[in-house]
Amino acid sequence: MMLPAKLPVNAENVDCENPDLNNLALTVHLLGLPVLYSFRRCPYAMRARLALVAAGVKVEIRELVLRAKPAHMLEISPKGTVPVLWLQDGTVIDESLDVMRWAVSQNFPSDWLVLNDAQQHQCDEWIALLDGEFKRNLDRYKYPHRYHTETYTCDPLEHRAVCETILARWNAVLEQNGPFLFGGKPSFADYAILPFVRQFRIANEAWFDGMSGCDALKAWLGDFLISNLLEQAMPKLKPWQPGDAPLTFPG
Ligand SMILES: N[C@@H](CCC(=O)N[C@@H](CS)C(=O)NCC(=O)O)C(=O)O
Repeated sequence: MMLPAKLPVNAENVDCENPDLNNLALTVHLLGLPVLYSFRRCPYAMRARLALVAAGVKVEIRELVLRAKPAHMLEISPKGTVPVLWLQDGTVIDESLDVMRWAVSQNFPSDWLVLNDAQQHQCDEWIALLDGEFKRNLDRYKYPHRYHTETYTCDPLEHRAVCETILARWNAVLEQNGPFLFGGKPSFADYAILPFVRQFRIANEAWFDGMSGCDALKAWLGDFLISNLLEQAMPKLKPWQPGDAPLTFPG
């Protein structure tokens, strides 16, 4: 959701005579860049960072841990999920797909495919499937204990099987179109989806790598895992604290 600007603040219009470093770090864009609240392992934050790297758009990054979210992030986005992008005019973009859209609207990545209407429609459908049914089952596969109740035992393998069926669909597309979902060039769809397929593999790498009948999908993921793009999108950072020196992303 894009929220309207509250109070535009930047380094220029703050009284720096007597700066309280903590407040300054919270309320201004110290580098004059948008601020991205991010969590390295989160696939939603990952897709946002991938789009920022691909578009060559620089931001100030604030890494966090989910159990200790910065007060400022919660103030600008009370729903408390990452990623959150805070623009210089105060606009808050706190949905990962919107951060991706914003990044590519700043500078469309030269190697990405521009989707035509039919492809855009297909892309939206795949992402809805991914963010809905796939993610729901992925969570239950990875963390079944979170879903047990007194009367219900969550069976991770049941949920893995649902994910596998969805992955088989993308495998069929990749077999036909490959190496990317829409052919020779990557697109918004690939980078919106890949972080979640990566997460699915991480739940049991040996099983995933031995899974039969998904060679095109495995090749697609494999290329992504060794890509410069992913490496640039995955810096290892200490959790940010007010007063820390600001960090630029991509570094
Ligand atoms: N629809 C949101 C979902 C983001 C989301 O759920 N992120 C997770 C981390 S992967 C989160 O921040 N969860 C909050 C928490 O666990 O406290 C988006 O696309 O940005």
